[in-house]
Amino acid sequence: MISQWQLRAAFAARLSEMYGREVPAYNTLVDVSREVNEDTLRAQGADAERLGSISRVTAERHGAIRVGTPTELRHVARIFGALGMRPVGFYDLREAAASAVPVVSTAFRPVDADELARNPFRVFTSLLTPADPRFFDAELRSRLETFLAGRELFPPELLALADRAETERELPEEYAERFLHLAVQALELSAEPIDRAWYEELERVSAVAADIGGVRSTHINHLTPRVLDIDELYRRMTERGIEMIDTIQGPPGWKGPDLLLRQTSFRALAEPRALRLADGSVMRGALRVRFGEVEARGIALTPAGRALYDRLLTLADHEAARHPAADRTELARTLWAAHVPATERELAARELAYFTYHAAPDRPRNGTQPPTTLAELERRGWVRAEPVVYEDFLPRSAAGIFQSNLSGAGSRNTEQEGAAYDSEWLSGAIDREVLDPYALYEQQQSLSITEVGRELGLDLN
Ligand code: OOG
Ligand code: NI
Repeated sequence: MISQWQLRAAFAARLSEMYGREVPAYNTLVDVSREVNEDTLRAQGADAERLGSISRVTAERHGAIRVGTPTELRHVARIFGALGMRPVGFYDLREAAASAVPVVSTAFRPVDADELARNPFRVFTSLLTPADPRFFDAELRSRLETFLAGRELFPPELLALADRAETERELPEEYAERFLHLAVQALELSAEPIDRAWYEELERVSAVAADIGGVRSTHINHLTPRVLDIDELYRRMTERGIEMIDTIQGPPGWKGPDLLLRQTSFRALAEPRALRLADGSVMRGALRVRFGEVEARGIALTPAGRALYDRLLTLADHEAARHPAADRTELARTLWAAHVPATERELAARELAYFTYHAAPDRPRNGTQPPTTLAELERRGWVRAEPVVYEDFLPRSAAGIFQSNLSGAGSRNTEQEGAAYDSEWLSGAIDREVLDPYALYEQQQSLSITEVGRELGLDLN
């Protein structure tokens, strides 16, 4: 029998193999990431593994896919459900000021700490929003919805196997093999010719709309390795002559602990695609859709920590606007140094970040009474705090990442009110609860505190 986590790990590995065949530059990114991780481990020793073992980090990937209808998203949820991945978080990319994209998104990922440790594979999954009149007028919306209703992204056999794996939490080997084969195949780039006029019509609204609704299949858009030192990776990729987007998204590199998520990417590469013209003939064309992204993960922030992060982002924007000649990253770094605690202990004390707590194996056992607060227990060596890794995404960075394949800005009718899509709507549409990431982190932290309290005979919650 193949268990869910084994299916998940195998799926991630096969997807990686397939994507490397389709987009060879991805292999370069994976190679450079591995080199940087090995060098970081050599230089920092055990500290390098504070946010995940080197084996987890080396295997760690996130993918991104994009679909067109709630039904398609429901199918995606069943396939990832088979792999023990649940929808977490709601991201509205339609709102990002400079780079609005007509999608709303969630991320499918494992939620339990032990499942994450086994294999943390996650997929950022976006759903097109044809009902948003800022992007689509009624006539285009109707043609788009008709087009989407007429395609099938995932064969019934794949969905049936997925349901079985989700219910039984495992699959017999030969079924597992078939499931993995069909699941990877569903995300390969299709060779079917693309209706050029239709694709270009959607492209005028948004390149992402065309990538989703202009073709009769879906595909993995990018697959992202995790790196321990993203500044170093950026330097090495640039040295190899690979043109990266001009910044690393997310928090600036700084002297304190890694927080949240930092990401960067190289621009989409031209890939050969067959295009069908109005007269029915087929020509060889090229589209720039898929790119390479890499990320560094840090500690998960509490709502207060996240509010501080968002405030500093806004402040950095203001500062950058006032000093156009200044380096925005430097401005951000200065702001961070002034406002963000630079040690894990202080982040915990100010409840800005999440930690799990564990009774120290070498705590006093000579009958001494332990202190009664978590902070004192930690300070005096009775308890160790371990940072909780941020397992999710950042909407502003995501909007920036989408730009990696947008050559034009598209068009948007700002006179119109946007259509309402939110987390609840998404839960209803896919018939599964979209989980709140903060609740998951909070629960992990508080369970560990209860457990420590039990071991030390204290009431800490
Ligand atoms: C998804 C962009 C978001 C990330 O890492 O923030 C994303 C997409 O391009 O489909 O993957
Ligand atoms: Ni990504």
